[in-house]
Formats: sequence, C-alpha cells, structure tokens
Amino acid sequence: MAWRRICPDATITFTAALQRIGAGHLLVHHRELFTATGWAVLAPFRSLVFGAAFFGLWWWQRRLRYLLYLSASFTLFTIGMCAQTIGIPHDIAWNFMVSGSIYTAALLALLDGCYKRTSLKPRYAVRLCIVGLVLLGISYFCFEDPSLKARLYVMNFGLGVLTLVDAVYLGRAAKKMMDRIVAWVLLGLGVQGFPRTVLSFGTTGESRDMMAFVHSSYWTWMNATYALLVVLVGLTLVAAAVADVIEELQGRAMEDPLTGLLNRRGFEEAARKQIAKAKGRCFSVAVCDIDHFKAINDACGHVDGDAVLVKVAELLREKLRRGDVVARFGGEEFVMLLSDIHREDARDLIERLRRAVEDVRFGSEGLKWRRITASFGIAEYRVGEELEDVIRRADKMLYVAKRNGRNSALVDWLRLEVQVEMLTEAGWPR
Ligand code: GH3
Ligand code: MG
Ligand code: MG
Repeated sequence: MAWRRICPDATITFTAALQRIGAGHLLVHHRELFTATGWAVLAPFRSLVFGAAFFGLWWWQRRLRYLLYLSASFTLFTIGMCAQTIGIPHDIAWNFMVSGSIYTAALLALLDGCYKRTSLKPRYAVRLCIVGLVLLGISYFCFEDPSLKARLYVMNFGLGVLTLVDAVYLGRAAKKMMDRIVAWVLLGLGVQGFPRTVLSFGTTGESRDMMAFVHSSYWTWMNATYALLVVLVGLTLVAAAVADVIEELQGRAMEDPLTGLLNRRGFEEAARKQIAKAKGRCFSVAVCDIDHFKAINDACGHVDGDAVLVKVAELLREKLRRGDVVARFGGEEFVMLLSDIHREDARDLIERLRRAVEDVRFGSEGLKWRRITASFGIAEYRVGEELEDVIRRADKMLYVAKRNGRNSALVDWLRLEVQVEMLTEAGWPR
C-alpha cells in the first residue's frame, strides 16, 4: 500500500510494537483486510472528521448542546467501524455484538441530537422496545443459533425501523425548512438499510471467519454506502447547525444579556409579528417599573440590584402566558405585550403579578431578604394604532401610578371614557 511505500520504517516499528504487546495476529489478519478494503477507511475517517467538526462548532459558541450528541454519534460510528475493520474483539460473534452495540449507540446519539435540535422529546417506550429487540436478536443469532445472515437482517432492519419512526415523527413536527430537510435525510438513512442488506447479501456466505466477512459483497457495499451517507448526513447536519448558530447570534442581538428577556429591539420585532398574527383580535400592553430601585442599588450595591432585576424577570416570565411577549427596555423597566386580552382581564393578570412581586423576598447577604414593589401601567391596543402609541399610553398610566404612591397597577380607562363621552356628545351611535 502507498503509505507503506512512503514510510517503510514506520511500518516496521508499528509491526514490532504490535508483536511486542502480543497483538501480532491483528497485523497478520488485518494487513490483508486493509488491502482488501483499503478505500473503505473513507467512511470511518470521514465520520471522525464530522465528529470533530460538530465538537468544534459546539466549542466555538458553547450553547447548542445537541452538537455534542452529533459529535458523539459520528465518533461512535468511527469506533464501531474500526472495531469491525481491525477485528477487536477477534471472535466474530463477539465482534458483531460489540460493533452492533456501538452502531446502535451512534444511531441513538444521532437521533437524540436531531430531537434536541428541535426541542421535541423522543418516544422512549417505542425506542426501548426496538433497541431491546435488536440487541436481543443480535445476541441470539451470535451465541444461541449463530447465523451471520440472521443477525445482519435483525440489526439493519431493526435500526432502519428505529430511524424511520423518528424521521417520520420529526418530519411531521417540523416547523422550518431545515427541520424538514433533516427529517428527509434521516428517512433516506433509515430506508437504505433494507434494500442494501437484501441486495448485497447475495454472495455473502454463512462463514464464521472474519476475513471472509470483510471480503464479502455485503461489507463492500456497506462501506461504499456509508462513505457517501456519512458525507450526506454530516453535511446536512453541519448546514442545520450553521443555520442554528446564525439564528442564535441574531437572537442574542435581540436579547437582554442580564435577564435573558428580549430587549427593546427584540420586543418590537416580536410584538409586530404578534400584532400581524392577531388579525383584529385584541391585546394589551403593560409597562412595569420597580419602585425606589435606586435606593436598593445605593443600599446593597449593583450586584444585588442586578439580582433583583433577574428575579423580577423570572417572575414575569413565570406569571405571563405562552403567547405573551415580555422584554426589559433598560434599567428597571419592563414591557409586556399581553395577547388576546381586554384591559379588564389584563388588569387582573397584572394585579396578580404585582402581588407576586410584592410577596417575594429578594434575598442575599446584601439585600437582607427585603421586599420590593413595582408599579404598572396598562393600555389596550386600538385598531390602527402604532405600537409606540399604546406603549406611550401605558407609560402615562405608570407615571400616574408612581405619583399616586407606587405599588399599583393602573389601566388607561379614562381616555377611553372621555372618548366615548365625546362621541356621544357628537351624536354617536346614530
Ligand atoms: P421610582 O420608584 O420612581 O421608579 O424610583 P427609582 O429609584 O426606581 O427610579 P430611578 O429612575 O431614579 O432609578 C433607577 C435606577 O436604576 C438608577 C440606575 O442606577 C439603576 N439601574 C439602571 N440600570 C441598572 C442595571 O442594569 N443594574 C442595576 N443594578 N441598576 C440599574
Ligand atoms: Mg423605578
Ligand atoms: Mg425607571
């Protein structure tokens, strides 16, 4: 082989080293194997490159944890293929058992990575059944009733079904184009195992010899297919990961780093989307300002002040509903878009929130478990109004709440009543 010609000394040293540790058989056995399937190292090598790439992507931004699953999956796949190619363990039955388990783990990590990407949960019961049956089947046809054909069918069909089930589930739940592409690629990965196993098994005999197996058409086809599939699956997932990283960075530009809530820009964008979706449905805006926050900062320092802001942000997130948008506009001021809610119900919701803030004890050495309060202003959106206008009206009510002694939630009733009065005076409704 080329590398042996290029570096004969290294080969001699490697051979001597293997013989010294009593693993000479590996060399005798697998020198032939590498010659037979020399190009087949492509799949494990490519898989290792993708394993490293996903790890690197995770390392770079340390946020998308699913990349670690993908990295583990591709690395495990390399280990599984190496175990088979090098023949560790040497016994064919044990080798199949070990490599089969590693392939199963690699596939589970791949599927889990795809699930974590979309924050869906795998159906563990279905998965446990399929994996259990596959492992049981492999071990039965390895040790009880040894049959190469049977265990290859059990493994490839079993793992194929596992992949298909999850691919269909992920595809049906897909929201974005990239999610759909990932699901389709997984579907392809699941499907290919069936015809490949059936068609490529042709000349593969029922041999107990590892060498005969790695010379078989099955093994050649498997390597050829996976050399391509690793690239296809790997590149698709790299593209998905890059898209996620870009989305994440864009998201961070819209996020308040202290509390993790949206910032003003993020709020405006999310609120506009919400308003466009609302299509005539009502919504209200509430603004919140912590009372005497400067005094907290002065008494306890900025760090404890920040802790109060984080805690209030948590409370807002916890008490508001799924479709609501909440943001920190700066300092100790928060703004909320309450969807599908008239001012009366908005007031009740905000009143509950105000009481929750009042009831919480903000604790730390500096804060000495003190209570804080907040004031709120609420306004209902009027059709045709700009977002800034409704925020301004809520802000005015907040100002009134502050002037009235703080720790209250006031709704923009008055202006509406004045308008109704004016309209009535003008002869409406006619
Ligand atoms: P009021 O009841 O009228 O709202 O009084 P206040 O003291 O809460 O309001 P004021 O606007 O006078 O003070 C706001 C303070 O918030 C002043 C500023 O130092 C502090 N602040 C602004 N941003 C941050 C921040 O990110 N962290 C901390 N710890 N303090 C902040
Ligand atoms: Mg304040
Ligand atoms: Mg303020």
